[in-house]
Amino acid sequence: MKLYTYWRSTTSYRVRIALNLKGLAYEPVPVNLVAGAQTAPDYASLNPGQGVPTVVLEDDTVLTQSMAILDWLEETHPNPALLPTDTTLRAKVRAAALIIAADVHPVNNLRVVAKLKSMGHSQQEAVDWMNDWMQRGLTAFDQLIDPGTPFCFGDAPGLAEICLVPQLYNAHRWGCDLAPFSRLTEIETRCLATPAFDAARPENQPDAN
Ligand SMILES: N[C@@H](CCC(=O)N[C@@H](CS)C(=O)NCC(=O)O)C(=O)O
Repeated sequence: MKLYTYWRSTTSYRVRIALNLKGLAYEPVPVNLVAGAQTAPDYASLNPGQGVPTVVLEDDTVLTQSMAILDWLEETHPNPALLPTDTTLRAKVRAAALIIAADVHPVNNLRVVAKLKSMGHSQQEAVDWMNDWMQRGLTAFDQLIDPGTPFCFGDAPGLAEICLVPQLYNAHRWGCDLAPFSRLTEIETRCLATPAFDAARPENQPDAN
């Protein structure tokens, strides 16, 4: 399968981690977001949301939206599982993941920050904006996870870490104060020590610069 991706995109990073965890090979197709390649007509016809990631399967089926792609991966390639079997615990894992995917990422997306700047806000104001939403989201995430396990909800990484680790990449990038989130950065370190997360890191992508 092909994965349309951008090295620094946290939503692409989620899918790269999941593909690696599931042991699925893919061909990365870089989409240069800084150059605006996501709005080019050919790409926009593939992904009308004009963002990455997009997955194109061998039969040309197109999948968009990182969380829907993760659901599809879990349903079609159930091992190793990204979600626990217990339905209540599944809801808790999904809630933590959605704090990042639904509450933090959308208000910090490239086009949102570009819009803020086009309305006259400075780069520093844009960074403060991003860090504020990250602080709020990480505070909630920290309270939603299991306090006593090596990973967010147990002994292995899954959907929660797939959303957390890319978001923490962004938090480091923009100088977000992570001192209050030592448990989250410990989980991040544990995840990045595994081959699946390490290979998915932005700096390990072919289009990294
Ligand atoms: N909700 C979508 C968001 C996709 C998205 O917008 N991704 C960002 C990169 S992290 C992007 O491509 N942004 C381009 C832009 O804002 O112009 C998903 O989870 O796939």
